[in-house]
Amino acid sequence: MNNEILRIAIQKSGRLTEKSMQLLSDCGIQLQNGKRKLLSPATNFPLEIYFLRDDDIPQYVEDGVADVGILGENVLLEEQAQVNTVLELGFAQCRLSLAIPKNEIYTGVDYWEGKKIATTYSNILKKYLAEKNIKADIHAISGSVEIAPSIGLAEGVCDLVSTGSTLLSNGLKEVEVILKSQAVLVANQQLSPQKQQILAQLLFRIRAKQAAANNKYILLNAPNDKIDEICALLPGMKSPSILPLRNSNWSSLHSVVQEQAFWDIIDKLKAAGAEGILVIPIEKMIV
Ligand code: PRT
Ligand code: ZN
Repeated sequence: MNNEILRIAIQKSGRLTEKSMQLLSDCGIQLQNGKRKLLSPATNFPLEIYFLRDDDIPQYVEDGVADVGILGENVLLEEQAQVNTVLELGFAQCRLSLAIPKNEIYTGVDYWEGKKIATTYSNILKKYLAEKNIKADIHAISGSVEIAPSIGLAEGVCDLVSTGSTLLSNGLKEVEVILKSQAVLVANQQLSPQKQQILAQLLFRIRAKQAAANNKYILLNAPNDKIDEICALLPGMKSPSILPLRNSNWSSLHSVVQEQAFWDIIDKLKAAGAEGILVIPIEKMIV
């Protein structure tokens, strides 16, 4: 049977939704329903999209109601679901941290012995405290964790942080990072061979997009006697392309550089005599 469809669960409405949809769109996947219903079939790929609350995604994937899902590692660890993490997606980066009122003096992890901590991440916090051999009172609440100390509900909090401005505006300071998190693609542990094949196709497309996002195409003109020196600075996909220019003392070099490295490389290229440097985004990259 070759008409299997991969069912992917993504967050219905929240911080992961737009990036998850963008990821599928970058993979060339188009949805049938313009409007977001509970379920949207893709028109040009064997995929169906379920829109769910992020907390429900681990269980749906574990049970096989959905085959794969996109969610934050923080939710995955908190829900303790038996699923495979297939790929880190690099968005929705945040950390799960412990924080205390800013005027308190933090003495290290022992500070938490006997303290009351408010959190929506009881399981992760329980495990962390057990590893550190600390006995604290975990107060599980379902939202607005950051106000707990000011209303006398707890002495500290364990919550997600990205910019830190929520902690700051609630008079709190971050004192321990328990977990670093990002969005991940997870899969059911018993996918059929057909579904595994569809997942492999999807992963191929996501990786091509990730590789492209991490790299830039670079073109430059170089005096012929500097080509070796300039090539040594360009760790391209295999070897840079070199094309003759009308001025026979000069050539045009084309290569690929990593996004992170390129400012550093460009300074060195200029110093080595490169001119007319163009850096161009890459749409997809198959490595
Ligand atoms: O309705 P549903 O249950 O689906 O959504 P939700 O409200 O539970 O989740 P949502 O949309 O808020 O977050 C989804 C996921 O985004 C989280 O599980 C994380 O993996 C990731 N993420 C990344 C964040 C943040 N950054 C983040 N900053 N999730 C929440 N926050 C909150 C945090 O709880 C705190 O209130 O933002 C505040 C802190 O932000 P800063 O920038 O002030 O530090
Ligand atoms: Zn949620």
